[in-house]
Parts: sequence; C-alpha cells; structure tokens
Amino acid sequence: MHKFTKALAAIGLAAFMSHSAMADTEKLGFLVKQPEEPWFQTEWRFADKAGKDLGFQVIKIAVPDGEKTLNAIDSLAANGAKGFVICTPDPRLGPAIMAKAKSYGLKVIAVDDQFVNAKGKPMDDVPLVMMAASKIGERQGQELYKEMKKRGWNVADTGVMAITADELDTARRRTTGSMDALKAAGFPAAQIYKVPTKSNDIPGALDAGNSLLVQHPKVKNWLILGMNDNTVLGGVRATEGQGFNAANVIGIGINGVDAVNELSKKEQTGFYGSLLPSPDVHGYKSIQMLNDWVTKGVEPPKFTEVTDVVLITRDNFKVELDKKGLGGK
Ligand code: FCA
Repeated sequence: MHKFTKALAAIGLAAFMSHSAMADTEKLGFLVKQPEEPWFQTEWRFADKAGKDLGFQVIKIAVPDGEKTLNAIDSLAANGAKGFVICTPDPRLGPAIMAKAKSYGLKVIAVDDQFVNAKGKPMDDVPLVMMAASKIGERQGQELYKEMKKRGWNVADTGVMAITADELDTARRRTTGSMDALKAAGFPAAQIYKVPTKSNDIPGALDAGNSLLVQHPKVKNWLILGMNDNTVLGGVRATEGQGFNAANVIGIGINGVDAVNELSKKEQTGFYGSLLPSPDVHGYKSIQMLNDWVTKGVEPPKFTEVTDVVLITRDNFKVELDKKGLGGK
C-alpha cells in the first residue's frame, strides 16, 4: 500500500512537472508570406527542428497580406510569444510591423525580404537573414549563358526573357545580377527584354511572359530569368503556350526546393534547372538567433548573409537535395 501511494505521488509529480514545463516553454513565431511555396515550408520545417533541438515552441502563421500580418502579431502576443521571425508579404509593412511588435515588447528578425521605411529606404536596424541576392543572380546569368553555348545556339536568334519584380529589393538585385552577368559574358544588351510580373507566382509570371512573347515574334530561342522558381516556371509555361519546346528554351530558377516537381517530370521541359540556396539554414538560424536574443540577451547581427548555392538539374537534384537533408519530401 505504501509503495502504491509512493508510485502515485511520483506519477502526480511527473504530471505536474510536465505541465509546468509546458507552460514555461518559450514560444516564438515564424510568419511567412507564401506558405504554398516549398521554400517557406522548408524554412518552417527547419525552424521546428531548431525548436526541438533547443527547447522552444514555434508558432507558424501564414501572412499573405497586411491585415493577416498585424492580426498574427496580436495573436502571438496573446499566446505569450516573446518574438517572431517574418518574411513579410510587403516590405512597406515594416514600420507597422515594428510598431506593433514594440507595443507588445516582441523581438523581430526579418528573413528573406527586408523591410523598407515610409521613404522606401531599407530598415537596416532590423536584423535580417537573407541569401546573397546579387551573387545568386549573377550565377543564374552565367549558367544560362553556359547552357546556351553548350547547345550551340545562334546568339542573333536568341532573346532573354527577364521577368522582374523590382519593388522587392532582393528580387531586383537577383535579376539585375543575372542580366549583368549575361552582358559581361558577351550577350547583347539589346536582346535582353524586361517585363514586370504583377504577382510573385506562376500565373503572374505567365501573363508577363505572354505579353513579352507577342512583342518579339522573331526570337527563336529563349533564355528565361527571374527572381525565383515560380517566376521562371511562369515564363516557361508562356513559351510552351506559344509553341516553343524544351530544345529552344532554357529557364533557370532560384530556390531549388520549388523546382522539384518540374525537374521530376518524365520529359525535359524548358525549365533546365534551379539554383538551390539554403532554406534549411534560413529557417534554423533565424529562429535560433531569435531564441538566443530572447533567452540570453544575445543581440543578433544586423545582417546575416547565407551564401552557398548549388545548381540543380534533372541529373543531380535528388543527390543534391539529399546532401542537404531536403530530399524525400
Ligand atoms: C523571396 C521570394 C521567395 C524566396 C525568398 C528567399 O521572398 O519571394 O520565393 O526566394 O525570397
């Protein structure tokens, strides 16, 4: 009987401890603008991994617009979170996000897309984790040029479809880097055609691509560049709609994880490959820094640039994704 009571007490204590441990578990938010992109799903996955490894809970919220973003901050505060990592749906929300976060005493780290102030200037005082935008863009241009040469295309018959999103700084830097690299390699500037996309998804880029193609009916071969995989995929879909096939189109995206379905297709398409950065590092590191800030008062650096990049194509994407622990989704 005595033993039994002791055992009960032990169970009771364990139950009590786990309850209080749960109540004490640090909560941190991770807010992303486009949860449908594997890029952001990967960031979330690795933020969760950081939470498991380091002992905090990650509250993941989709924030496709400004209203949802501000509501998300309210709900984080109501849930006792101490801060959040965010890829904002619009950089111009920066001041409103920071004002609301401050009113609750929440710490903020921006990931991927930098906030801008009312004057359109980057808010450098908010810690930022992002990819090396110009460099990855340059790599896109270099790889496009290399593949064009490999195929022995006649440059005079070739055009560049550059789908831009200049209001987003990281996008502008990527596409500018890409066009600069093409010019530096010797591609004629006059054959680089820019078209802005209205939305950063496949339908937006498809429209942009279509409107560009009708203006240049004489071009026989297309190189397609854009700020991410979906933008380039939209451009490739536009060329398909106009009767081009894989032999006459080279598209290279950025993000890698968003290109897996396309690269897995049975037949080669105009989408040749993608530059894979490190969404795993973005997700893990940003929230780890936030946790250190909240729990130990370690201020994160104002700027953390993630640089390593690999070109994935139909031939190597499985191996390369596996190497980073991003395969087998
Ligand atoms: C931007 C793009 C995303 C991804 C990210 C790193 O937010 O919209 O697709 O490339 O930068």
